[in-house]
Amino acid sequence: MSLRFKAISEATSPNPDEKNSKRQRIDLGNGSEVVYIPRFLTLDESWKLFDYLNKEIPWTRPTIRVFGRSCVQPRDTCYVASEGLPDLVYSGYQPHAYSWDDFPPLKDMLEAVHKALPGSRFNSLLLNRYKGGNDNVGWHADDEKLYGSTPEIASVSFGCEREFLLKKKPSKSSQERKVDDEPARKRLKKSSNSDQHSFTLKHGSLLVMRGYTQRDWIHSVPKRQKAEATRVNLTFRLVL
Ligand SMILES: O=C(O)CCC(=O)C(=O)O
Repeated sequence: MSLRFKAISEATSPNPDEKNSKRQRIDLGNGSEVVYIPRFLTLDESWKLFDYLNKEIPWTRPTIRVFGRSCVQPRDTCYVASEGLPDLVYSGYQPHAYSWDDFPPLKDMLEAVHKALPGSRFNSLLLNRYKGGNDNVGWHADDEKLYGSTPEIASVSFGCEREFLLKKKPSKSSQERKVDDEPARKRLKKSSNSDQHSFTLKHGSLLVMRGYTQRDWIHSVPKRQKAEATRVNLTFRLVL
């Protein structure tokens, strides 16, 4: 199967005004930012890739360790990486690294993401499949050492729309703020305005986290009872 994507490219879009007008850039402050492109891929391309991924990827649902306890990861997963990279280990689990050559459409996808994000360089891909509203990923940051201090992570979504939440990590200075004499009303406003963000990740969308987002923020895809259909998500990363 070969898919040649007509994905939106920052540098080469034939109609940048129309296509990039939907590109949203959210400055999270202190050198962290998110870029969201709701229609990165066309609907047709997105459904073709969804079907391919749903059927052809060797999905597994591993046992992981969270807060010292073993549990079955609440979503399916698979990992693809270039040869010779250090192993990825998260929550006590080391996924097998498949080759890009095993999945040619993922190589095309990698190329499309590189084109859309000039200067980006990704060499690994973590795939997730959520088979209904109970499947989820809890609050975490992708702050493993092998990604370095300011990783860029590009996330492409297919199928059922799900909410993606970002929340600022409690920092020493924000703990201090709680005990100072700032009025409670003002604190609440600050928190609800800028310390949390929510995105509904659409079929064929691209969301990018950059800068210090993994150091200063955590993210999650929470359970949603009404999200009955399957969702597949690809997160492209650079292992240093
Ligand atoms: O499914 C998503 O949108 C997020 C996946 C995620 O957080 C991760 O793979 O670390």
